[in-house]
Amino acid sequence: MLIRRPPGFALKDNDVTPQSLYLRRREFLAAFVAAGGTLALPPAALAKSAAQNDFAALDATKTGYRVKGPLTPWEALTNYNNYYEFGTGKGDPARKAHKLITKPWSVMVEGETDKPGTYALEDLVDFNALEERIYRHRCVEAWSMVIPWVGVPLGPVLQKFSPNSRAKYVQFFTKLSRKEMPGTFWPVLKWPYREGLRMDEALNPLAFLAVGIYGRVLPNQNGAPLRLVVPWKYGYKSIKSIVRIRFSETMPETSWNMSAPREYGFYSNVNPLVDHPRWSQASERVIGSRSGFGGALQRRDTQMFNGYADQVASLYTGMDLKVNH
Ligand SMILES: Nc1nc2c(c(=O)[nH]1)N[C@H]1C(S)=C(S)[C@@H](COP(=O)(O)O)O[C@H]1N2
Ligand SMILES: [Mo]
Repeated sequence: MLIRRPPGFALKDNDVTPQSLYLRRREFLAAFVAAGGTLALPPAALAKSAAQNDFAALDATKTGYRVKGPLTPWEALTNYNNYYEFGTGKGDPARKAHKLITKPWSVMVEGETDKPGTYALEDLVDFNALEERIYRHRCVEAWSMVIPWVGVPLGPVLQKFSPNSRAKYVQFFTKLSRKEMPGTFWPVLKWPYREGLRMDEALNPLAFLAVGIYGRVLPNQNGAPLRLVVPWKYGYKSIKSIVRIRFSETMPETSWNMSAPREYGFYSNVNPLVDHPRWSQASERVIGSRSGFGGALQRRDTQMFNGYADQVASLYTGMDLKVNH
């Protein structure tokens, strides 16, 4: 697969045209032409708008990893975020994450592996083998989005590092820079942000490493340049801006579990039958679904394993999902 231009990890905010503006411009042009209008735009301007994607055209229908239904609009995906290193408000990451330096980027690999070391992003992710997957993303705060991710499956990336027979778990760490991440001044979570998976979960074909959304390089607020996507688990397992991967024999620490163990377990599988101690998990608000100005967000019933039960339920046979929440 071809990349039209090198991944622009250092793109400035104002270099990026939101996908929906781009789409709306095309709609506008089509409607204008259909109505008999003459295009006043020079051809060069049109060519430029058609080349907004950072990656060669990808199509989620090819892999079959594709949730049906409308995608969450670009504006919602990039302006309603959780990335506590930039503040706890949903709008903080979009306002502040431009400070994050994402190029060059390397990832340290350590622990129970035969190939420990520091690897460049390009050595981890084969940018010529990217695919698109449309997954539902379910936050523990009872909202969800549908996101067209660009990236590679996690399993083969981990296997490149030859985890040894003692590697039962894998842990991930986010970059920590007090200078770039103003939210880390406050100890709201255990920094650096860390998350973990059991190895068999990590090797499940659904687990994904994303480098983009909507055919574009990941915006910083969405976890540039490399973030995990674990669609059957609550959103917080999908750790952003990964700089370290550690294989271990024992269950690793996770930031949310360390800060509130009663509320956040290690597994964090989406489960409508197990409520968060302070609210129900039976349903969720659909982000970006507001109908008209001042309209309410649509609600939908939350599904077991976020709708991925067929692919992952067997990982948990014999386990009490209330105890192992
Ligand atoms: N490093 C880091 N990763 C993180 C978080 C965070 O605060 N810091 N928030 C998590 C939570 S709670 C959610 S719901 C998702 C949100 O991803 P999004 O902003 O791309 O929708 O990122 C997860 N990954
Ligand atoms: Mo979340």
